[in-house]
Amino acid sequence: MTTATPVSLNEAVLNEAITGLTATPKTLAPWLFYDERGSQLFEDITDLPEYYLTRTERALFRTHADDILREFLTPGAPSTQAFRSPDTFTIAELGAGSASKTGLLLQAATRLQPEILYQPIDVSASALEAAESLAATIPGLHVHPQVANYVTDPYTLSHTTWVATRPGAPGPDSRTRDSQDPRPTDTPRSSDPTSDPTPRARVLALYIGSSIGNFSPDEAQAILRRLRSHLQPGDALLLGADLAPSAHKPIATVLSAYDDAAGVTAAFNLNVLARLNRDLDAAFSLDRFVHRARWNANESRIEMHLESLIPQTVHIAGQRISFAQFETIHTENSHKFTDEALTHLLTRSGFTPTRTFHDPTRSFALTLAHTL
Ligand code: AVJ
Repeated sequence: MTTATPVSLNEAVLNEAITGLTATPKTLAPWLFYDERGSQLFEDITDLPEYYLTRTERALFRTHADDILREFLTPGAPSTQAFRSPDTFTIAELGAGSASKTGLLLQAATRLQPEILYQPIDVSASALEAAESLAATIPGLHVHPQVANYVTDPYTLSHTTWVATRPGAPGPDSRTRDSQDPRPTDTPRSSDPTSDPTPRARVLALYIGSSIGNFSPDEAQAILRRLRSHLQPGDALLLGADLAPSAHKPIATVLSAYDDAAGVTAAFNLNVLARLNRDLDAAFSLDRFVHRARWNANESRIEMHLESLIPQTVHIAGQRISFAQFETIHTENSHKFTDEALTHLLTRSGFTPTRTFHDPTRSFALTLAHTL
């Protein structure tokens, strides 16, 4: 597995902490949540009764996995009973996490193509271990994880999959290369059919779980444009997004998903301070901060903050960070989208939305968007 060295990761944590905590207002980027403990707490959140997002998206995968793959492979074609894939394909995923929902799609994919390459990318090495373990339960699945922050780090998407090749032919292993691979990349590969008998595979890139909601509209566009630059004609994006409150979806329902009765989201939010204590030897007292979740109607987003209960000063790496009473650290935005906002975002990022799958209450959307 490709692993960021602990030194460079710690540097990124330090850099983010100092930049965010010396800014006005104070902020910390949401990727800091996902150390080993935070990734576990997020998994716990996805099981909460209030947190409808994961369960709704999983139901969409359960109901529509075959439709999603058919629409990816033959956009606009009528559904036929005996569908056969016209091309080989591979599935990649930004921010894969533990990939429990993706398993439903991968399962369906191996019914169309017996051997398939899955390329999960995540900032959390521990989460990727769970993604890797899908190979143990899905025969024919081959997992190539990459530890990378898909916003700030380079990442690669391979246009090869795991097809049966003649005995002795090099497996896809020799062609799926990661960014840390020191071997030269200028060797011609696809031009020589004897050295590369594998047909080019189409990429279905997943960006699900409403992770896109963590970013401002401009950042979201930058992430999707960069993903688009890795894709080629015939590839597609499947974007999962939580939808804005509506007649069928009260604001209170959305808010309680970020302020659950058991306090798991509060623990998740506070863990970012615990992480700074662990990684940077900071000295935050967790009982001097409290979790806050609020709905920002103007920006159509849930905001999470950590509010200082008292005036206090905390030391991090030789820096003094002072808090007024009630001052907050803004730790997360979770944008909620209208269908129009999603179409607009995808279009200006270079994608053409082809079909959207909604749950019955229109709480959540899975949108398939092609590269033309
Ligand atoms: C992983 C970004 C989709 O915004 O709902 C859950 C993270 N934060 N509870 C979300 C989160 C608080 C989650 N995303």
